[in-house]
Amino acid sequence: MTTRNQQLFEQAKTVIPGGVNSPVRAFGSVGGVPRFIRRAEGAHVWDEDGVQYIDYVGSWGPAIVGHAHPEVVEAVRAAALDGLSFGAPTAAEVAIAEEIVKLMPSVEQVRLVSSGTEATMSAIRLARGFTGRDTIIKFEGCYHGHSDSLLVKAGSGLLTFGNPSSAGVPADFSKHTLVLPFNDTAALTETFARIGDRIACVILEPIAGNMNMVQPDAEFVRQLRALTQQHGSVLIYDEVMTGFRVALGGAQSLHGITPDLTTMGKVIGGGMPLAAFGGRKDIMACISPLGGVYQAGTLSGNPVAVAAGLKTLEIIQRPGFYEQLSQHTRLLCAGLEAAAQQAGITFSSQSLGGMFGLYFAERVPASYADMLASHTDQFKRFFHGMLKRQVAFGPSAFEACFVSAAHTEAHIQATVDAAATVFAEMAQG
Ligand code: KE4
Repeated sequence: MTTRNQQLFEQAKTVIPGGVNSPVRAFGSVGGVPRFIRRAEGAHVWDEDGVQYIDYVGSWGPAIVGHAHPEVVEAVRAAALDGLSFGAPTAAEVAIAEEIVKLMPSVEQVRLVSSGTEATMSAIRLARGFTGRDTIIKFEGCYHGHSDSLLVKAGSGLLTFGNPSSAGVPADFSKHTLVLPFNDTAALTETFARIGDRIACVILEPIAGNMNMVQPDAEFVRQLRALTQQHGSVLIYDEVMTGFRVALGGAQSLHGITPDLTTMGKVIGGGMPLAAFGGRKDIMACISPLGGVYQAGTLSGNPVAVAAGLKTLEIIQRPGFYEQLSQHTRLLCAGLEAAAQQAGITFSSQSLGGMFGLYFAERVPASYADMLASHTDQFKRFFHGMLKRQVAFGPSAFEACFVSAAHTEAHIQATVDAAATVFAEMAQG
């Protein structure tokens, strides 16, 4: 019997490359038929076959207050009734910029854009314009969106410049990007010793979420801040995923690090297309129309998206929001670990705020290499076993997952109960 999801997937593939508008949605790394989501509310999504799932994808981070939160939907409705887009400044953009500046002390000024890719691409150009340097550093396993400078994988040797990780990126472009091992303080120190005065910026996922969740050592981020300071390189914390997700003040508030620029997205739009980059005033002064670094956008600061973002930022500041979110996420991870242990399955997990990582490995990973060594085949079995039991995780072993304020202890218990049966099945081989 062909399901509606299968029908839609076949239909989609005739008019959309791979049938999806973003590759990870195609279930390529887990196999099977992607679920076409008809609607979402609270902690749940429903697919086109009418099947309800407890959702831990959360649109890859934006849905922190829960899907279709009535107050967010009302704010969007009200804004839409006043028009969808003006191409002119609005009071709401000032309000959300002031809110971001208040919540992220390192951000003295901020520019709104429409996606995380735009935010990181603009921040890189800004850092190059501010320093007059071309070379940038990113880390293996970190993803910062799909702009050319950042679709680069590690070169053959530690200190060789990057090679394109995507077709269509000219080698002349990627040669300015150096890719270092994540969390490798020695490699970082050695690189700055050799070419520190040529480095425009270093961009970091301060808690990686795109190789699954991987946390850096405190020493690594401390040294990164010291070296960038010492060599006049711009430190960019890419908090598109971690911003307002791991804590109200993002990863930088947990690290006690003040980056020069921060990129944000996901949560600040509450599910609508809104992202941002911001930081030191002297650097932001280089952005057009003030300075020579050009950056623009028809829908930047879109009033409907800003309305969703403002309401979301208001909700996450309510008393106890992060305490409960963190507590529920910890409860989920503890429950899954106990269930895996009960079944004799090698499993570990970690969480910060509403972000968590699940691993079929003895210990949580400290690097990309650790992640590559984990049992991704086990993840596939777990993923499909849980999907069959109406629990949806991200369709890739290399993605972090998310709990929302709408997830209750009942949802967590139901998830753990389902996992117990899946782990038991897996243990039988
Ligand atoms: P977008 O262009 O997708 O809005 O943001 C790019 C981006 C930048 N920086 C970080 C740290 C990110 O996690 C992302 C996007 N994250 C992925 C999820 N792993 C988006 C999901 C997708 O590509 O469909």
